[in-house]
Amino acid sequence: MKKLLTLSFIIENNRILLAMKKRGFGAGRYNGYGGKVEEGETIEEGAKREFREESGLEVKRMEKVGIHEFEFAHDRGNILEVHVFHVTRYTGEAVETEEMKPEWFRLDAIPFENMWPDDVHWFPVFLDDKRFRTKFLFGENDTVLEKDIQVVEQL
Ligand code: 8OG
Repeated sequence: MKKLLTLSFIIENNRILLAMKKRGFGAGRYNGYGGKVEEGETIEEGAKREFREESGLEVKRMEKVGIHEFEFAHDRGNILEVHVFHVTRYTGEAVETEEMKPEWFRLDAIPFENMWPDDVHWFPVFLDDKRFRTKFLFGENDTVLEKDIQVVEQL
């Protein structure tokens, strides 16, 4: 079984917009904006909707940069397929919402210790503007048990 999710980031002036997730899956961690793709919407539509709902920003242009497959050892066979987008045009300013508290970070000061443990492995490829496909297997406390990171020409 596969579940489709999105994850989107703004990068500009050597800074990245992350947000502290205040509740739900991944609470207590900084992340980009995203969530589950709903029935009847495309992945891009889902990414834009989540961005709007969680940040208050309106995405005007975005590009898909990667696809992750996340699996948990205690739940083998259930794959989270996360489509990652780089937002290159938007309007508005990020506001705090019930779910997320936004914060800009310099690219050389990304708070990996307060992010998903896989992020430190694939962010260098992402920040290098490469396209990527990854697979991660997580164990207890979301430790990374297995990882596979491929740079690809096309997604
Ligand atoms: O709808 P919900 O808030 O539960 O969606 C989860 C969000 O978290 C979605 O944007 C995808 C993202 N996400 C995972 N796993 C990981 C991960 O390992 N690293 C990062 N950076 N984001 C993740 O579901």
